[in-house]
Amino acid sequence: MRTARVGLIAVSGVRVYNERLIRLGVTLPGFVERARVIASMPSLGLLTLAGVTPDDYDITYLESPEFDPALLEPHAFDIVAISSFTAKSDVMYAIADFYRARGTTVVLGGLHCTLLPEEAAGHADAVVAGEGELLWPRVLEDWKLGTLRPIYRNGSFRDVDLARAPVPRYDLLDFERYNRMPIQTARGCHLDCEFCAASKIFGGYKRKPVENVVRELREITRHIAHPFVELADDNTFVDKRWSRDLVRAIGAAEVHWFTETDVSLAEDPELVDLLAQSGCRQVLIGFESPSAASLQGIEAHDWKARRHDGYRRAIDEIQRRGITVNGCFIVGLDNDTPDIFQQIERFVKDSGLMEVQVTVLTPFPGTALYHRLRAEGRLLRERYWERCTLFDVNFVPRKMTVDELEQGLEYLMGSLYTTEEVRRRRLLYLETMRNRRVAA
Ligand code: B12
Repeated sequence: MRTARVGLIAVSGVRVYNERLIRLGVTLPGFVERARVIASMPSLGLLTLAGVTPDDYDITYLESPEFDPALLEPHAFDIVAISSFTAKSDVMYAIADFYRARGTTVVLGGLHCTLLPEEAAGHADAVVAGEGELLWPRVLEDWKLGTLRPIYRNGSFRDVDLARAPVPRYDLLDFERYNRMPIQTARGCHLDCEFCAASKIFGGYKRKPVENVVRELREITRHIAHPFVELADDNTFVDKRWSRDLVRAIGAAEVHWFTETDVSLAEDPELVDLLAQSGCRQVLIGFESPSAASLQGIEAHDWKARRHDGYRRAIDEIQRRGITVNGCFIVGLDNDTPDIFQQIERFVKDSGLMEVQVTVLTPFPGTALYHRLRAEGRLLRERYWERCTLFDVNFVPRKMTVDELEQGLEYLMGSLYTTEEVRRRRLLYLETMRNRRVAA
């Protein structure tokens, strides 16, 4: 039998519907910089699938931010595997329909399909709901035998052992296109945030043995001399002992890197010291809100609400060692009143935070938040997936109107991402660092 041609298609690229934000975003440097990062990372999910694809398949990796027949037409495949986030699920379905109409077998997977496999099955020959490491090879076997099933699922989150995770096929990439390379060191998170669209859905928290991470780093550095690595983790430093070994290993690889963590990182100065020596440039922390009231109830144990008093100290602990903090805030939380926008503005300006990300509370399908808002009649539409961008409003807030929420977000973007404000934050950070060095 001739080698089968597999197309891995990532529906990539960020999209915002709010026209006024798009116009603002064009001119706001802080916002544009982050958008560039977002637009320039490959899909680690698909590269991971490529890593478990048997050798007798010929694999091509493609990015398709929109449905563009001119981009797809030249690529004839026997099978395509497509991955997308919720906001672009309609683009994924248009691509799937395009290939099916040409007789290509279509397999869909990723977070959105995991949440809504029945919806995805309307556009696919097979849907993979959940982690793909074990299911994708099974799909390929069934395809060869002509016995494809409509939906494939794992038994549980424990089925996929990250010690046996493949090295992602970075070699398939056109490296010119990307400014960061993703590596995953852990999957899931111990917190149980009502809005989380990832860890709850996959089912828990697990980490990769450090040796595997080292292997993956080596594969990246084989292709790129001084890569910037972004850990595609939900919350990296949950297990502090493993984290120390991990950080030492990343340090030895001599890369610059970025990751997402919760604020407990700052409670472990030894780990922050190690981070500073390891080439870690920035950590992203979900503070969610500067208001204690707004934090109440976002997760079962009020873990963040209980740490809220220590936020400024945490930022200082991390930044004074030369690692910048990208503080994330969510607007539209149930206890947010219209003064939340000024509270966030004040917190960002006073705390010395070097970078900031403000997003809108988003009821992604399948989340506890989605189910609660639907029960309360607060979804603007039941299936408003294109608005699941984190910057568009698709629900009715509790203590303000939709207009107030949209205008408040625009006000904050306008205030926090201007050239002067971005420069002010950078200078403040550099000055604080210099003073600390003199004092030390
Ligand atoms: C790293 C990351 C990014 C990176 C890289 C994105 C990229 N190109 O893949 C950056 C920073 C660029 C980014 C951007 C965005 N992100 Co993001 N991101 C993540 C994060 C932290 C990890 C994703 C990852 O790489 N996981 C590791 C890989 C190995 O896992 P995986 O992709 O799930 O793939 C596995 C399975 O799903 C399955 N699989 C996946 N695809 C397929 C396809 C087939 C055919 C099969 C068989 C199986 C399969 O097999 C894989 C191996 O098990 C997640 C959180 C999370 N845990 O998912 C958020 C997350 C995915 N992001 C999210 C969002 C909303 C976005 C943005 C839309 C935000 C925005 N407006 O800017 C953009 C969209 C960018 C885009 N490409 O379109 C949401 C998505 C929720 C949803 N339901 O849509 C998440 C869940 C975070 C959250 N808020 O809760 N993101």
